[in-house]
Amino acid sequence: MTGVAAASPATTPAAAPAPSGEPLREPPQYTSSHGVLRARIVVERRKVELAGRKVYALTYNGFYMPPTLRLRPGDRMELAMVNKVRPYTNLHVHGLHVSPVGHSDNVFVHIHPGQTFHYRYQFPRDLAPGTYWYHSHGHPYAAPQVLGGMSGIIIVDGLRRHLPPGLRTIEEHVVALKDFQLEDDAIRSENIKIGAPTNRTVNGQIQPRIQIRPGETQLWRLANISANIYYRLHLPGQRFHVIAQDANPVDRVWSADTLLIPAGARYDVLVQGGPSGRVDLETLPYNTGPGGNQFPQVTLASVVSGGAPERPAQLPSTFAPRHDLSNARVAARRTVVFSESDPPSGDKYYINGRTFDEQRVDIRSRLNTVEEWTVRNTADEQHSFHMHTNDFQVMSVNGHPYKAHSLQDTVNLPVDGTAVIRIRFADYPGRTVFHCHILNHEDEGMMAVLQIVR
Ligand SMILES: [Cu+2]
Repeated sequence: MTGVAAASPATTPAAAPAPSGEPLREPPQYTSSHGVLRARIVVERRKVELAGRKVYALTYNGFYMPPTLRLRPGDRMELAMVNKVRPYTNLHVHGLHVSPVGHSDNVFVHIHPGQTFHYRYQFPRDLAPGTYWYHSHGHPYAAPQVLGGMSGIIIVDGLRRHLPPGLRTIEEHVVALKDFQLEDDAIRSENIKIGAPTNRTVNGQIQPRIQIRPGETQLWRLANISANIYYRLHLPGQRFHVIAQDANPVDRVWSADTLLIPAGARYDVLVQGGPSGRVDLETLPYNTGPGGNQFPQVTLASVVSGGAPERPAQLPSTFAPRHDLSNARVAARRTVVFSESDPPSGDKYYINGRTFDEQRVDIRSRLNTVEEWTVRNTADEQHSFHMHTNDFQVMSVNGHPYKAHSLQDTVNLPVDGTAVIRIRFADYPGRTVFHCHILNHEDEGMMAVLQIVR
């Protein structure tokens, strides 16, 4: 929590661990077979090896970078979550369009130490392919648990079928962006400060090496699975060619020199190997506003281009079918305000003037309708708006029309600014939530309950 610094021990400054230079390791993988993914996930505080040191982390099955859950549309997933951490936890499958109630993606569940909870998810046949993630949503301990290590990747297969045949077997890498703050021999997991020095990892490694051939095309699954921080990715001399945003395949492939990835967001991108040699994948300095944080430039990985050169493939321009809500009939229009109290009390976070109360329903929406929400941020720092269960289309930002190439499940809210979004509430009635994905803010109340009714 961002609370007052008194009495909390100082965070060990970001040790400058030597870059590992080791090859990037893919996380272990649990894959569905015959339409089912069954796994047991033990949540436990254990020692892991990080940056050449043995430190305590909050782990899934003993890993700091836990297994990737790999599925297909229409699959079922049965997870037995065995909890051994205080005071309780639960699991959120971020971005997945699936029921938010019962034993499915229900963030109101509390799994206490010694308890096992049996999650059962039935995913729809039209589930969008791409990169998702899973993490603790145990309010108000989401930030310490995620920073402690409780976040991993989910991949829904199917993106490749939108690629030209010659690119369907390209090499892919998970590039999971995850950071830790050290305090003695443990990852800090209380009194979290968003701007404290932190150690940025890719798949749990400090500055690993990604190998590519000159001209080779690879698929990188960029995912900000951190608790609180922003990334602004840059690969000198190369561009990121975006084929999915927040696991929504784009209608047209778009390219960028830098990609802003707020907490919770993902991009599936094509990258092509540059001339022989080494460049650094880096996150550039980023400032979230006068009341926010300044995140420094950090080298995340080295990208080594070498071996037999390839002629760079022609990248596709059109990609997946378009989902456009621009002409949808709008059943309701709402205004949702993200705000902060004035200093000096300064660390309370509100949605529509209230902090989170799981007993209260803040908004009721009707199943199978489209709504338009004007999400206004009156604070002097940015917030990362995130909606569970249903993705949305960004219509405008600060009054400027926004040409969305896909739906999203997160959108960055500008300082003293506005994003207008449209959402279709499809398939799943029940209570769900929306919140700021800077988890310190969520923990301090910047979350609200949405009930979708028939
Ligand atoms: Cu926030």
